[in-house]
Amino acid sequence: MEHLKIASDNYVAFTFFIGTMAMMAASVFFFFELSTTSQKWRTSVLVSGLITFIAAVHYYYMRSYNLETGDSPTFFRYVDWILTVPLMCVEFYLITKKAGAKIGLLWRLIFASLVMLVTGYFGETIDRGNSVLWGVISGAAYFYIVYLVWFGEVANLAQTAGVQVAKATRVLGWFVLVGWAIYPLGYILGTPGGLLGIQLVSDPAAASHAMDIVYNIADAINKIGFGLVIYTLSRSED
Ligand SMILES: *C/C=C(C)/C=C/C=C(C)/C=C/C1=C(C)CCCC1(C)C
Repeated sequence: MEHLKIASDNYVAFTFFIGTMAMMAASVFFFFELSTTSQKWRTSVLVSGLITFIAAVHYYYMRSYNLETGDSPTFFRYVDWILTVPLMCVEFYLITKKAGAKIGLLWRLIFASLVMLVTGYFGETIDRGNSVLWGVISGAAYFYIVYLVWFGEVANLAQTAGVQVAKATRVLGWFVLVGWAIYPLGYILGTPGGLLGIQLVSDPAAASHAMDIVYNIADAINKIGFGLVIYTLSRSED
C-alpha cells in the first residue's frame, strides 16, 4: 500500500492526528491517577478516562479513514458521540448522587442526549435536505440538557452537595453551554441547509472539511476539559 503522508496544509488530517494523541495521553493520565484517587471519586475519574479512551480508539480509526479516503468519517464520529456523551451525563449523575440524584435524572439526561445525537445524524446523513429541521429538533434536546444543568435538577442537587461539587457543576455547565455549542456551528458549516437556509460554505468538500476541523477541536476541548474538571474535584477537600 502507498505510504500516506499528511500534507502540510491538510488541517483535517492534522487535527485528527492531534486529536488521537491528545485523547490517548489524557486516557493514560486519568487511568494512572486512579491509584491515588480516593474511593469517593474513583468511579468519576474512571469514567473520565473511559470517555477519552473511547474517543482515542475512534480517533485512531477516523484518522486513518480520513487519510486514506479523504472523506469525513461521519458514521464513526456519531458512534463515538453516542457512547461518550451519555457517559458525560453519567458524570453529572455521579457527582450529584450523594445529594440524592435519582436514577430517573440519569435516564432523562441520557434520553435527551440520544435524541440530540440521533436527530443530528439524520440531518447530516440520511435526510440532508431537511438538515435545518433536524438541527432544530436536536437543538431543543440540547437546550433541555442545558436547562437541567443550569436551572433544573442537576443545578439544584449540586447546590446541596457541597461547595466543591457546586463549583465543579458550574464549570461543567459552562462546558455544556459554550463548549457543546461549537458542535451546532460545525453542523451549520457542513450541512446544505446551513443556518436557517443560508449556506455559509458553498463548496461541498470545503464545507465537510470545515465541519471536521470544528468537531475535532470541540471534542478535544470538551472530552479532556470535562475530565479535568472531574479530576480537579477528586483532588478537592470534600
Ligand atoms: C464528546 C462529544 C460531545 C460532547 C459531543 C457533543 C455533541 C453535540 C452537543 C451536538 C449537538 C448538535 C446540535 C445541538 C444541533 C445540530 C446537530 C448536532 C448533533 C451537531
